[in-house]
Amino acid sequence: MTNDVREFNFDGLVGPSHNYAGLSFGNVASFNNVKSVSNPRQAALQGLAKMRALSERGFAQALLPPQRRPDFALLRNLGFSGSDAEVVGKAFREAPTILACAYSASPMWTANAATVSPSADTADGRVHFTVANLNSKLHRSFEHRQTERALRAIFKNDKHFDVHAALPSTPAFGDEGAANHGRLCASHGARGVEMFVYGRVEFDAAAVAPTRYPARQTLEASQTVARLHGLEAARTVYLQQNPAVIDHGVFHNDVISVANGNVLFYHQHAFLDEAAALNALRTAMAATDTELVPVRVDADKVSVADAVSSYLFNSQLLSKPDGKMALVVPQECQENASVARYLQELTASGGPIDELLSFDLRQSMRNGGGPACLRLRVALNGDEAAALHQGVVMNDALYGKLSHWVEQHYRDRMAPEDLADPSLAVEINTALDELSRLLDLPQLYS
Ligand code: SUG
Repeated sequence: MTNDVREFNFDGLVGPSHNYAGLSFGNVASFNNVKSVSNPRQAALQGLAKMRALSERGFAQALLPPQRRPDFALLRNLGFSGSDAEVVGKAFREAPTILACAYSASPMWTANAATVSPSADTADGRVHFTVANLNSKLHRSFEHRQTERALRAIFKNDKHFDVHAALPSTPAFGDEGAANHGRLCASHGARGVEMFVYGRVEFDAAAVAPTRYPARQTLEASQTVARLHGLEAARTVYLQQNPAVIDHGVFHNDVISVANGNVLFYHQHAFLDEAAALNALRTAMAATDTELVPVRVDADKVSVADAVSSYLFNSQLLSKPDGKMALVVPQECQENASVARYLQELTASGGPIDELLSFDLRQSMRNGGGPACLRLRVALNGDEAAALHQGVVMNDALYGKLSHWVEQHYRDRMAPEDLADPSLAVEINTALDELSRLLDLPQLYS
């Protein structure tokens, strides 16, 4: 069964505590917008609008729910005690950054939720998920507990799915999930080549690494994920990200390249050794009788700085029924003169990408999260799609219910000091309890 395989995009539904806390050193947008006022309601509605538009276009669309915030287990582990309101009050007075971490809505960026290998690629013919440990940032390091619970609830069928817990939370296994992973194939249902992009190597002191900003993904983590998923060595490629671009704010590979089908859309400076990277991909793809179609963006057309500020490569590259591809970009791409010019040339070039879909995702973008960060790709055949929890699959009815729910429960203004308000945690609890009923996922937060 290959021809009925569709790629589902599981977008993160933005949580009610969306705020700008400047928690991600190395992520330029997060740092630049620290302590500005956010609008959680608008953030969630912007995300939902993208989901609805893509689902209306016929792309398979689903969502992953937000997580319970603040994470009281984290706060209590770190020594804040008393009632919930006392915990929040003490944390705000003594360590406001820790409170911001406990409140972060960062699970919205579901490209970092897990790495996913479709059944066509794995030894046991099941879809494998490895939950990302996200251990390089405190505010993301505890997401994996609720992520694992959500994935187990949504993909609850041992015959088709295998969800692996996060790797050990230690620097050797820094794992940021699908943001550093891509797949090249003839079609979503065919056997593919899985491409893992890492930023540093823990057990090789001679390996190069960035010097200014942290590399979040290690080779050791990528190799472990491939092992857990039962991937074939000949169709698995490990590429080192260019440390120089990490030092320019490319904190995940999906900020500088994106793969879909047989196309690799990438910036000239994405990889440490471009020629070797293309060779390795071509050799592996030969094992699947597929030819790589590289779409290279030269630095003299789009600089790394413009790629980072516009998020050109943090786009979704989607296969259309006519065999061509659409590029889903944030509207910041149209606002950058050189990127807009490049995109016009690209879609007129007669190449594989012939359409642009542009979205206002400003609320997420201000924290360094574009269209590709907001979604986790899961290619599923018909049986697998039927086995997935249907309550999270986007359609008009769900869109209607969720936008109403957001309008009812989300604030339209969140400043750093609002996190001290003890009623915020209560508000979020109420909202999420209702959401789990709405999605028919009672075990989600219990
Ligand atoms: O991990 N931003 C996220 C953005 C994640 C983007 N994901 C991908 N590229 N796939 C991060 O840096 C900022 C939160 C804050 O500062 O409040 C943040 O976590």
